[in-house]
Amino acid sequence: MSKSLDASAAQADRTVAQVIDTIADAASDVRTAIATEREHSGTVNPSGDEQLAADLRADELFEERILGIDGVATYASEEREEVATSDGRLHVAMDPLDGSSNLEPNSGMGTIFGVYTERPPTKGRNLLAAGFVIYGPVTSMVVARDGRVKEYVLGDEQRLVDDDVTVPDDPTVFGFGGGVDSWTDEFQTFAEAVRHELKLRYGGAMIADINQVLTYGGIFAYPALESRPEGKLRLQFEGQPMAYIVEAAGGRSSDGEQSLLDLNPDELHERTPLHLGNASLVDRLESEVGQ
Ligand code: AHM
Ligand code: MG
Repeated sequence: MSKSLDASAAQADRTVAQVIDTIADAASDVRTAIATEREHSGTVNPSGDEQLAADLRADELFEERILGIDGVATYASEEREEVATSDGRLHVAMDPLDGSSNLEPNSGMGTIFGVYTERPPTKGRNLLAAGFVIYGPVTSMVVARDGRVKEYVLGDEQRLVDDDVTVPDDPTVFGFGGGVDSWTDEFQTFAEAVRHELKLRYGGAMIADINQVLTYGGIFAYPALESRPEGKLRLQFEGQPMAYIVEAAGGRSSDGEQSLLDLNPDELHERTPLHLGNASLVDRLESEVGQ
């Protein structure tokens, strides 16, 4: 590697580290927003979902802090139409508050982020790092970087609790979004078989459901629906970062045909059918269900 390439790789590395630290630091303020900004804002996001005040607060907070990092060129989020810009070389895409409809019943919620080398919309193969925070009984953070996944508990200081998160070989849990009647016939048949093999865990927040898969092994899906073949979840902000994490942990991701990291989005807010988990289960899903 030439000296200048070396220097720019080292700079990118520092920027990634700062993005991760900034998100970890912001987590306590997001927790406060979850506790205090519970009302509907009366607005909808670009996907047409109603926004809560906490969604907007988390988005503003991350925009300000992420764009304040030297080396970050753009901030894109599920909660805003346009990409916000600054000077720099790396691009951050986020779902500031994933699962915010869980605010009312006080269930799990999280923050998802991906750091891309190209401005979104772009391929998941352009991710340099990705991670998520869970605002659960404790605030935890899972980060995938350099082919390795680590888990931290956040608080006054970050505590590393697992320095090599891997999807367990023997799958135990499953969680599928969308109602049974909204699934395709092929997915219904697949789900019926899986139901007899694994234990149901579905909480309504993808980050928490996927963290169960990382912990116990299994499969999470928000599949193509009869009335909505593109599924519900967004590729850039949810699908690609979570696929990057699960694949780095030894699992697989798929839209039904190929890895979510190989899809090439045309639109920033594009949706995708999403299936993530143990490779054996995702392989089976691809052959029995497809897209
Ligand atoms: P959000 O990002 O607007 O909160 O929506 C995404 C969430 C996922 O976390 C979760 O898997 C899914 O939507 C839940 O949808 P449903 O309410 O249909 O089960
Ligand atoms: Mg979300």
